[in-house]
Amino acid sequence: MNKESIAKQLDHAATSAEAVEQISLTQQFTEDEAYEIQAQSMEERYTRDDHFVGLKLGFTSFAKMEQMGVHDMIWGRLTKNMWIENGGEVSLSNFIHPRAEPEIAFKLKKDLDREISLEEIPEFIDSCCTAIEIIDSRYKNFKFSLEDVIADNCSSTGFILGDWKPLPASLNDLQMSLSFDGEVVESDSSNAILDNPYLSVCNASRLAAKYGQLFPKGSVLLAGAATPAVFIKPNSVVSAEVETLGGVSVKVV
Ligand code: OOG
Ligand code: MG
Repeated sequence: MNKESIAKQLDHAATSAEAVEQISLTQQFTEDEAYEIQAQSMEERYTRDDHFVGLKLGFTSFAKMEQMGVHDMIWGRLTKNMWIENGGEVSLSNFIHPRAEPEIAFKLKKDLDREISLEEIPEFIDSCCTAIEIIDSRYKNFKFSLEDVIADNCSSTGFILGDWKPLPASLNDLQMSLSFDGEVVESDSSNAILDNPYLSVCNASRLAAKYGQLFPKGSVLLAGAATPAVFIKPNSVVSAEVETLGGVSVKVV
């Protein structure tokens, strides 16, 4: 398979907001090859005044795995141009079929270059906050295999961060919700994220080290959605709330 041409095709689908056929319908490829395609498609973005600002994990909750019919955790890259200001606006015309998810984000206190344990988190993580992730699969009908979605940078499209808060002793048993125009559309406990959202940090450190992705001081980690993702609509306000961490919102136009 020609990884470079697939990377370019996926990059073009993202910039033009035009969906493409799933790669796995016509070509067989492995998870490692999918991560190579992802890395190459990110190189395309980096040539356009964009740069790496963090990582995201996907499918860290059963709700998400079940919704998308996949069975394993995945990771992708976040870039500066995906970052939308809290309370800011986002235009639907940039996207194919975007969905929103309620998440928890972390900020790195120092470079992470190896797998760390739960006990080491306070040494490496500075703070956390409530976040919204906007995902937009570049594949038709939002349908993909695990390898397809990895190659497509795990549907990463946008993210909004709330105010950074000091790390609490525990991130368990916190109510998390996603609302449209003030009405809750999805909610669950933070336990939905790997039974403990702090485990997302350990898993991200493991995966970044395994794939040789630098994860520098100041960068962000999205821990993965606690609930299924919901399609967003024009002229609405999307907000997320995590008990004790506060809220975050974005206006969709
Ligand atoms: C892949 C991205 C999944 C999450 O938080 O689980 C994800 C997708 O569902 O398109 O971001
Ligand atoms: Mg997500």
